[in-house]
Amino acid sequence: MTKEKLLNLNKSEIQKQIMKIKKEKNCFIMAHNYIDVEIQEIADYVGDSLHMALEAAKSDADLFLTCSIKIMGEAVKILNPDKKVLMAHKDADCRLANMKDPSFLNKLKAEHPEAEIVCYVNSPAALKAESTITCTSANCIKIVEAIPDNKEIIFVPDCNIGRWVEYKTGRKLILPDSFCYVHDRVSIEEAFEVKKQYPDYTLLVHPECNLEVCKFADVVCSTSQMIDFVAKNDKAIIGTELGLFKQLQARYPGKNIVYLSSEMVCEDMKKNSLENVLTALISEEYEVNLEESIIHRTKESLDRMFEIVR
Ligand code: CIZ
Ligand code: SF4
Repeated sequence: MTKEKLLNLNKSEIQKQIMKIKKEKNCFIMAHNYIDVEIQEIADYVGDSLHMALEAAKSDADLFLTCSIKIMGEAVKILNPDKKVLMAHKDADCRLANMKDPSFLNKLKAEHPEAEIVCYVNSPAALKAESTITCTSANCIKIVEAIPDNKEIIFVPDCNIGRWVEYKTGRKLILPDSFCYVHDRVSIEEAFEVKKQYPDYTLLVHPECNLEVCKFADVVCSTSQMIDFVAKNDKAIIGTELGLFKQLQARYPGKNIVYLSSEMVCEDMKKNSLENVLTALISEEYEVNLEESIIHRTKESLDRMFEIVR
């Protein structure tokens, strides 16, 4: 069947074709928590960025296809440097990660040469490579707490997570002014209104939301922690990208869950479609390639995180 004919198929036929070609090519498909459920259905693993990379490392597949954004494909490549890692879409990327050119860090480093540089995982490899330790939304507080009190800390690239960490740890961090437009756009008024409508629901928000919203929430946590919460509890308001809410609705149809805001949609995550996945699988286009020195330095920053938390 030609590529054009394949793309004229309906949703379940495309899914079947993906499953067939995936098997023939011994390909491991990863989908991020924010990706559409119809793509998650054909994935071998669905999760957050760090866990996609760690799961890929456990697989003996010949080919790896990442359905998310470029920086997460880079994370998969960093932990799997000898493997062929593809992206489903050629230019889906993270606006937070690209809000500033990684060179902004040089200025901060020059001003604070002794500082520890903590880099949130949602960042380009070029920025992670310049950091001394990586963190995720689940472990950012633990990582900062593990740094001696007398050390200055530069925290990049998300200032909202940085402010949340400052609030929780009492440490002063040196922060840039970049943020995630999807999470930052939720206002305290909106959060207040939703909580008023669902007073007995637990409001879970991602730390990429602004500090006022984080302080107001019942729980501030990562996407994986939100999934764990809903697995064990009922009645939750999901304060992160809408794809996670849809995943939870599909997984737990009997649970009472609502979303915090219908505006929490990441345009880049949504560039991924079943058609892109099928095309990428057939053509093996959009391979992730990184310089060896970037992989090496980024791995060191990740390893320091793994020494503190796994
Ligand atoms: O690290 C990730 O995958 C993101 C974007 C968020 C989270 O909390 O899992
Ligand atoms: Fe980046 Fe925000 Fe989209 Fe996540 S939701 S990928 S942080 S722009």
